[in-house]
Amino acid sequence: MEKQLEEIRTEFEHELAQTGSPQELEELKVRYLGRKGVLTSILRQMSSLSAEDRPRIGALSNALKTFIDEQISARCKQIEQTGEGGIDITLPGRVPRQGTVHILNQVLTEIEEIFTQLGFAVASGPEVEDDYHNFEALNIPAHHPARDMQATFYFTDDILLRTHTSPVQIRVMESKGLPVRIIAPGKVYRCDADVSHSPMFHQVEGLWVEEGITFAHLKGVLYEFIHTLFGPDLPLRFRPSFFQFTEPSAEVDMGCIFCKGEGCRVCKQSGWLEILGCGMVDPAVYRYVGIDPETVTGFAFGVGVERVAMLKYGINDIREFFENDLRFLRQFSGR
Ligand code: 2NM
Repeated sequence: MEKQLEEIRTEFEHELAQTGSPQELEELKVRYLGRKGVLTSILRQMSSLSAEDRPRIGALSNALKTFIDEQISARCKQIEQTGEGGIDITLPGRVPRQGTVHILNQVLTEIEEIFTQLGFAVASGPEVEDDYHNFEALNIPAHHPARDMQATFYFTDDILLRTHTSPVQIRVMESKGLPVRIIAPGKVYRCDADVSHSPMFHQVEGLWVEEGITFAHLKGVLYEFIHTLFGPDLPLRFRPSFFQFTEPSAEVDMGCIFCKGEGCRVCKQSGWLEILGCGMVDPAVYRYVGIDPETVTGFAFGVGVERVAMLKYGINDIREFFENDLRFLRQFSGR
């Protein structure tokens, strides 16, 4: 049996020298030390030995086992260090790719910077709202079409996902007092989905309420905003419109940036692109939040962040923003 052990050792050393990869080493280890391995079957025969031979052969077998184990570990390290195992250790490492700021957040930041420069503070509030702050206080009475189930996601009769960020402005007027000069950016939700509508999208609404604020202030702020975003020479036009919470109300168009007003597919041959809605805050809204409508005036506006980003970057499907296809997102990495 001693001779057998000696043969195993010689054979092992021979085979070890021929291994060239971690896989081959693993196979060798299994062949010698595994459950059905060469050395294991020897150890099983121990019971057939005489009482005087057993301790000596046992010690030799264990020593051989330790030897094989250590030799395999040493060879493994050697293969790794010299790169014999088909690994080119001079190759550069794998560099993880850095992420980018999402294009919507880039545009949102740009919008926030324009308004903070103009003295607006940034306000936020809950996305899960109650009927009072989302509708009632904005002069939208029960049974008004804007409360229609198809547009609003309801949890209960009273609790819903905000459909605009105006409830933030209601909350600020309720709690902070005058004057108010804020923007409220954030997620809003409407049950609507196609190339230009997403059930979740982003809005920035603005509100300036103070003694002496006129429609001229509204125009000045919005000209500054749109000209900073899209270029200083762009023509704007204010079209009369209607909102429950403003009077008078207007929608703002800017000259089409794709055809320079000539008429194209994007502007539907009109030469104009609608960019936002605005107006002078309706006195009814002031009464809901406990402000005396005889003492102040103010204006408000709302703009869609996706719409701004789509116009600015020529994106024609709103769903691109939310699919997280890196080929889309990386185009706006600035790198
Ligand atoms: C718009 C258009 C016009 C608006 C009004 C208010 C509030 F709370 F002051 F009454 N917040 N936002 C408003 C006005 C929003 O979005 C197209």
